[in-house]
Amino acid sequence: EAASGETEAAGNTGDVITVGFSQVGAESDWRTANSESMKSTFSTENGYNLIFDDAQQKQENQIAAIRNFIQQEVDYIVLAPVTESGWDTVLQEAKDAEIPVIIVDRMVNVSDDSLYAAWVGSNFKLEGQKACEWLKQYAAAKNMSEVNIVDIQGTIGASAQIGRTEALNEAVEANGWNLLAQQTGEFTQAKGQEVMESMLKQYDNINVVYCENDNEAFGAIEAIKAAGKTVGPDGDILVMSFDTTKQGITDTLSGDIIVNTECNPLHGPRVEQIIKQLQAGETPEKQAYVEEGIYAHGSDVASVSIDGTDYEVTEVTQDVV
Ligand code: GYE
Repeated sequence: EAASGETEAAGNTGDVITVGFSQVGAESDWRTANSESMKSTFSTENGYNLIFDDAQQKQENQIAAIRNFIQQEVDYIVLAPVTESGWDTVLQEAKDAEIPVIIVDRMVNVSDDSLYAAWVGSNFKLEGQKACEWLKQYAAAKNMSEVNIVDIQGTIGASAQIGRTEALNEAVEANGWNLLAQQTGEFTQAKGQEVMESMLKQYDNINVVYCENDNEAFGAIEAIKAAGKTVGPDGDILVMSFDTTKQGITDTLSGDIIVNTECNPLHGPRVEQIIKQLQAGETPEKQAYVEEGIYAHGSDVASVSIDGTDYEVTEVTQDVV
């Protein structure tokens, strides 16, 4: 229910809750699923007026969208931030206008955490740690003498990139892997392919590629095949990925992707829950992590243990697809 006593905004009845959502862009399948989840949750039938803004991966567009939402006097601002830094000023403007801000997916790095009401998203570092622990065990099970790995990073400065890269860097250190190259693929298939092409030209001994999302993995697989090399458990290069999108899981069934760490995009209902709490005058949890799994081709690794917690590795079979 909307706050009682609220005056009717143009085109709104008092019961409709207007939500301005600043979305990163449409760079990946994950993002598409995330946008769909938000749109279907904040639908007219459910009593919402959703103003959806696609920022095309540009922070300046997100800042402009938020200023727009403030001007339109929306009830709530939801922000899926492209990068972590640079939000203090505009979020202060929202606070001054007394519009609650909910952060979703990636995090913001602000000096004053009263600038947002709540955040919900994934533990990206943990995702990376699970993936690396899986590789460590897989390499041991397969007697791999060397791990010569390249990293196709996500958008630099995005929490999903920061956490996944950090976990890899730590695992490289701890396990003595050779990290040959590290470059951003902007979370897109086209850039993932381009980056993999150039890495293959530079290094002929790559045996693992750590793609920081599925779309980069799709591009990398194309590049590897085009270079006359093979992917999969018996191939030249193991492709690791994140997101477990529909296509990502299909590729994990075939082995083109050897391991795929889940990142759940279905945040619509979670954000709605936060808004309902705020409507009721309750204080939502400040930061909430979503629970996620890890999916692999084959059953070589049964589980991974991170900081004393065990995560079962799900073998992708026809049932999972
Ligand atoms: O992994 C990637 C998307 O921030 C979790 O962004 C999200 C990431 C996701 O482009 O596919």
